[in-house]
Amino acid sequence: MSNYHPLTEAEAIEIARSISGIFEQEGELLSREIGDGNLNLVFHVSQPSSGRSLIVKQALPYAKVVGESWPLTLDRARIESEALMIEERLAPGLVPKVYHTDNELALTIMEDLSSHKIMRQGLIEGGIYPQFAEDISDFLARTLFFTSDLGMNQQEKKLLVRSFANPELCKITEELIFDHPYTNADTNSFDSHLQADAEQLWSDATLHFEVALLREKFLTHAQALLHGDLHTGSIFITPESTKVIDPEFAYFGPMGFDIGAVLANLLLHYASQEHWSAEVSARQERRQYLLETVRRIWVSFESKFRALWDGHGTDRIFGTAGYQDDYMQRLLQDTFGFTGAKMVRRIVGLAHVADIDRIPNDETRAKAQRLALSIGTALIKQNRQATSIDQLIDIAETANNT
Ligand code: SR1
Ligand code: MG
Repeated sequence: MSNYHPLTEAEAIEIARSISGIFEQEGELLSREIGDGNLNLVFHVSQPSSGRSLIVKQALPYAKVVGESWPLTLDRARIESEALMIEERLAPGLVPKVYHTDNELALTIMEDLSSHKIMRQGLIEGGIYPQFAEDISDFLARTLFFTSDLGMNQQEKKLLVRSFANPELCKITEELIFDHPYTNADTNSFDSHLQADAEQLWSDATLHFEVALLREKFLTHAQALLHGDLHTGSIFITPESTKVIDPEFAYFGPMGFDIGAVLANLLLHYASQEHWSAEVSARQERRQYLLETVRRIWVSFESKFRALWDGHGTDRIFGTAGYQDDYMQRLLQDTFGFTGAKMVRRIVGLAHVADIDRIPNDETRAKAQRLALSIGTALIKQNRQATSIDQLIDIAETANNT
């Protein structure tokens, strides 16, 4: 019989104390449940006398954001721990250290990153992160390349694909990103002033065709081990350091989905600037900073990914002249499409972003929402014509100036 039950704060302390090498023997431990995400319990356990701390994260058997009516596998805790360990091996220092896992209790016990801030909040507060493009492009290039058929043993990859089958979490994405925003689904949630915009999404057959192609890629293209939910709420940050957290949606899917998640969340923040940057000149500067970050991420990602391929490629036939260029262009096109899909879902779908939802003025919020929809739908519609990241920047600037 399973020993699983949701932990109390006192039980989190007891478990944390049993992890060797973190806390001093003497000294009281304090525990606080700090989870503000959609799915899990997160306990911060600290020892004031030593200044030491750690995180106990526990998956709940349902989606917290909806309640017990939406059951959800506990196996996502195993997936998260295993993904974190693979990511640490491939991109050292860019994820929290895992101290202990317990699959029965669905626990991951890991490094406390309280010295960092959740990037979404940091951006809302006007933070500038000069190291971010470098770090996230490293993370993306190394994790995606070395778990793909380009950079790892292709038979071992097939076994890894099996252990990262993540059907329930993938189903959430398949529905909330690649279906519900494009129909009048019960799960959708949007401000009443967006009714006509939503109806436009529901009836746009050209858009639906492109979404169908992206959905097909998400369902079938086991290209590399993805983080699977790489938005700015899954990134802890300081100006000097980046840590990617929360890979419970990890599975083998199309690389552009992870790259697109990062770019989409920077662009959602871009769309919200009329509220968060009050001064016109500061707003202009902020928008430039965000678009420059988007550009740097792709450019650095591409050059790092190509260098890894040239230095560590495992497949002879993939070395054929022209194949790498063709591959990178398809990857850029996927990135455009997934960036767009990730933006649209945050405006009309179930789960939104604070960057936009926290804008108190209805009119300013509506402008931000429509800007995000306009950038998102343009990216989806134009994805298969993309040849340069400059086109993405252009789409964002044009939508903003229209
Ligand atoms: C029911 S879960 C809703 C969303 O939260 C997660 O962070 C994923 O983005 C998911 O789609
Ligand atoms: Mg999460």
